[in-house]
Amino acid sequence: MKMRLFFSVFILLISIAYPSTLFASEEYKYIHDQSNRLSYIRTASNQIIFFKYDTNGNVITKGLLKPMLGDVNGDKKADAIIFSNGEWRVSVSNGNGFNPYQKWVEGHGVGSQAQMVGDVNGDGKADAIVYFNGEWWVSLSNGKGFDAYKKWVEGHGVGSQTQMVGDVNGDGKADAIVYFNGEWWVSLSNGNGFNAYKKWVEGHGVGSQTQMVGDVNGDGKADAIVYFNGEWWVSLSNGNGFNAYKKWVEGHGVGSQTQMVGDVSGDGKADAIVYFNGEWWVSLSNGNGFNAYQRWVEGHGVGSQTQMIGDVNGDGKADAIVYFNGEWWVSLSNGNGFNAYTNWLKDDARLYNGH
Ligand SMILES: [Ca+2]
Ligand SMILES: [Ca+2]
Ligand SMILES: [Ca+2]
Ligand SMILES: [Ca+2]
Repeated sequence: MKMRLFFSVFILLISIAYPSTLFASEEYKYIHDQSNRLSYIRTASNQIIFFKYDTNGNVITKGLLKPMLGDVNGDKKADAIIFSNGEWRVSVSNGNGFNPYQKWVEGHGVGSQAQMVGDVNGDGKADAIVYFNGEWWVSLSNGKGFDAYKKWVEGHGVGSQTQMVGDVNGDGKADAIVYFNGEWWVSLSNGNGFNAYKKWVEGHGVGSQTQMVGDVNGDGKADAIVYFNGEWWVSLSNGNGFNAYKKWVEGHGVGSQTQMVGDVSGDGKADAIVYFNGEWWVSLSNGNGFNAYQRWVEGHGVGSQTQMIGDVNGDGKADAIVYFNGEWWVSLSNGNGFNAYTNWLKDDARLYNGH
């Protein structure tokens, strides 16, 4: 309620119905202030396209941004990262909030189709990864910035629907995974590049709405998870491939806007989380399935563009974070629910200043 009141007083926030030609997951948001207007469109790949207009309605800035979470400085607290047109800006977590943005690299991933963070060289600091038509480029974190980017593999995932990073073989280095129509292909990290890709499973997730990786059974190897209309199916990693898939829960998240995995209870097993209009529902993993879902918080993120899971205060329990018109709001996990949300970072000045 606090967020809604804030916006009703200072800014007129209007949502309009999206045209039928767009993906259902795209959402338009328009924001007006005294001197200009911004609009945000959330795309199916969780990127945000923003437009800034002058008072006559002419577009003066257009760009793409993607908010992400990852521990880029290796202190165990997930940091807030914004990718925008090849620039990566980082707001380091101090455990109670995100510090002001700093630019960590530029020119990394202009025109890329997907942007990700993960620790691909196993030094404890999450790295910046981009994907373009089968090419994967990496900027390693040095703890204070991202180094010059290098190509780690090519020809991996041309035509794929989803690109992900996660440590599927449990060696501490995140690997490059792609999904195409039920096939999952993996390029293992060797710490300096991604090896030749191999098919790890097929027939897992044909027609699914969301594909994810996360260690749901707590053996240190990230597993392959898909979501279809409330059903969650899991293929556990055996370190060399993904096993036959099994249904872990049904009826969890029908109609939800976002589906995520993360260890919100802190037992080492990633849980299944969904978001609907400010409500966050959790199905905890028991290692062989997901338990009955429970609501962990409501009213957190109504109108937000992006919803994420990550441990921002470093207590081992993943927290619920939203990106909302340039602001980051956090509901910390207490292990049984998400606490009341608080603001961790105010306006993204780049948008308002016409970056
Ligand atoms: Ca790293
Ligand atoms: Ca690995
Ligand atoms: Ca696992
Ligand atoms: Ca936490």
